[in-house]
Amino acid sequence: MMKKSVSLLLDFAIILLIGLTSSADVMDEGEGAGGDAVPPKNSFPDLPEFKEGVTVTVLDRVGECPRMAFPGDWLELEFVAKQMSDDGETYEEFDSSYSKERPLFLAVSDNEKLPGLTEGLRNVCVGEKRQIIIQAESPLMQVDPKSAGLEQPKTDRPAVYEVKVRSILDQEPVNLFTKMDLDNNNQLSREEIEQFFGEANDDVEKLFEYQDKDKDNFISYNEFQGPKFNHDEF
Ligand SMILES: [Ca+2]
Ligand SMILES: [Ca+2]
Repeated sequence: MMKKSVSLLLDFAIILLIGLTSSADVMDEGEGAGGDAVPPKNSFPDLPEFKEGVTVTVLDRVGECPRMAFPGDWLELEFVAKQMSDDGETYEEFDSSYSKERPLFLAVSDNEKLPGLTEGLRNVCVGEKRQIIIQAESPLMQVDPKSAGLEQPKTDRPAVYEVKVRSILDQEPVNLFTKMDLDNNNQLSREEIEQFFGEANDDVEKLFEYQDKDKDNFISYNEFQGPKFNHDEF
């Protein structure tokens, strides 16, 4: 009786051992068969082939790709744009989200605002930083004159954009500030706010009382406390 129990235990131990060995074999096979071919989940996608006149270098990628941009999405961007100065020796900044003190919002499929920039941001991920060079006289260098938030670079020399994706949104962001700032100078005047409300009223004065912190008679982007999609101060 005692002997039989020991033998049963041994059988059980052998079954356990075989079981463990075979499951380990399965795992090894899995790794061997597809480990190299299948990229880990959420890794960064390969850069696509970009149109002529646009050169892209990835400057920074933090961790994995949590979210890639798709047509229909909107990008919230920080950027600095530079061009070689007339003396041909130094790069000069001609546009940036920091000088404007607000992020740039760009629709992924927007080929009007600055086509070269839209092109250079294809398949970009949240947190990614890219350098996008648009070659001189490329048709992709033309900024739509009606578009807010971007200055036209000189077209006789390459334009270098360093862009960081702060967030990717699945719809157009509600940005009341941009809607109210009719002349795109990053300051809300009394006239602009009155035009938005439709008429002059006491609320306009209240708004200035509370939000025009430095009392210069304009409400800047940072002072503005309405919806503007800004996670951090610029
Ligand atoms: Ca304004
Ligand atoms: Ca102010």
